[in-house]
Amino acid sequence: MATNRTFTMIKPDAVRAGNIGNILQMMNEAGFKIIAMKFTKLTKEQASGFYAVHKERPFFGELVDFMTSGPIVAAILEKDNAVADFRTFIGATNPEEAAEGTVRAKYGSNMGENAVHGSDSDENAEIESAYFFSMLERF
Ligand code: 3AN
Repeated sequence: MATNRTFTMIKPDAVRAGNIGNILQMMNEAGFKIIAMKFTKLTKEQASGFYAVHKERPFFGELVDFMTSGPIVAAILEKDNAVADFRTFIGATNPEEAAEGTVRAKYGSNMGENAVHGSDSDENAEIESAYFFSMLERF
């Protein structure tokens, strides 16, 4: 069953490029409501834990280095069918393949530096949200 919440991060490349405001505005205009939000910088340990599912992949070290290279914005978003709709909204992992008008097409550079994260399932949305926010921090 689709739930109405997903988890996102605005990644270090997009923060560095000054695109926090633009991306939040796109989310807002697409109907995603912010339930919790945090500006923070991941430690290597936190990034490795968050991406533990990819730890055997060849790009894991690069991914952890990149995700700890600067601050990020973490948020929980609410909308009907949030997980699937947000994946459509951000576009394909590779910005070159991302549909026109999506966040990654506009602001992503490559497979690693692709501007935003979006949960890929309801189960992961809850696990990832819990990684950053306690119940008391959610509205
Ligand atoms: P998505 O974020 O679209 O769900 P995943 O789950 O396949 O994509 O990958 C998680 C993250 O790992 C991606 N957002 C991307 O930053 C990074 N990544 C995936 N594939 C590569 C790759 N070939 N080279 C570098 N980084 C990658």
